This record gives sequence, C-alpha cells and structure tokens, in this order.
Amino acid sequence: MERTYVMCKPDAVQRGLVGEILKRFEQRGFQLLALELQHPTRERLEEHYGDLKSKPFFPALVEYMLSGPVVAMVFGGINAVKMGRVMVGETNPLASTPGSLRGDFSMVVGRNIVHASDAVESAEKEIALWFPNGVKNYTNPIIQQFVYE
Ligand code: YYY
Ligand code: MG
Repeated sequence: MERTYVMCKPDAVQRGLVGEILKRFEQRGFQLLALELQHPTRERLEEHYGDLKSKPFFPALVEYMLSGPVVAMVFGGINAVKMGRVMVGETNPLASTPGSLRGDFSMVVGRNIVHASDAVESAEKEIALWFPNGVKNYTNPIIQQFVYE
C-alpha cells in the first residue's frame, strides 16, 4: 500500500479546517495511518523543506510554518501520493481548481493551508521525519472490499 504525508499547515489549524481536510481524505477512501498535532522545530521544518533552501521565499515559508501548530497525517491508498496531490491542488491557489483543498480554501501561495508529498520517495522520507517512532499498518476490510475491487 502506497503512503503519503499530508500536513495541515498553521493557517488551516487556526482557521479550523483540520476536520474538513481529514474528512475529504477519509471520504475519498484513503486509509488514515497516523495523525498528530505537532509544534515543529525550525530544524525539522528546514529539513522538510530542504530542497527549497536556496529559494527567496524560504525564510518566510519557515516563519509561516513556525507560526503555530500543524497537524501531521499519513494516509495509505492505491496511488496515494498522486491522488493526494490532486486532493490538495496546485502550489499556487490561483491555479487550483475549486473542488481541491487549496482551490476551495485558500487565496495566496504563502497561505495555502495544506501539504502533500510530491513523490513516493519524498513521502517515505517525510513520514520518517514527522513520525520518527514509526507508523503501524492495520487492515481495513471496508476499504479493501468496498473502496477497491
Ligand atoms: O509541494 P507544494 O507545497 O505544492 O509546493 P513546493 O514547490 O514544494 O513549495 C513548498 C511551499 O513553499 C508551498 O506550499 C508554498 C511555498 N512557496 C511559496 O511561498 N512561494 C513560491 N513561489 C513557491 C512555494
Ligand atoms: Mg512540495
């Protein structure tokens, strides 16, 4: 089962959008594998966004992500990574279609409410970073029988 890392950013937590974000992944058929409200350190955020270190927006991105707690989540599913990106929408909310999370709940790139991994390899890295004690698998017969064929 493929896994993806999804994170409600501080603006989503402050705006009370955590339930909405979780609901959409659940109702689509993703399996919830981990969920935790966290107050991330600067070090963890700089690691999470490590490939963006040289970008001009990096300092502002880290400050935004440090502005309040986040909700870290892991979801499993067939094509979970690609599907997760579709649920979230484009990086810039201006390009995100209504129906996607960013397309429904955000206006600007610097407050785009939610993160989802962009590749299977980065998903596994992010899961290890945000859940260093590991994430257990469990079977869900409802999803197996009625969401998948
Ligand atoms: O994966 P995704 O979040 O869609 O975009 P990334 O290119 O990985 O950038 C991470 C994060 O950085 C983005 O969600 C907002 C912020 N950002 C920004 O503030 N300004 C940009 N021009 C690009 C990205
Ligand atoms: Mg990204």
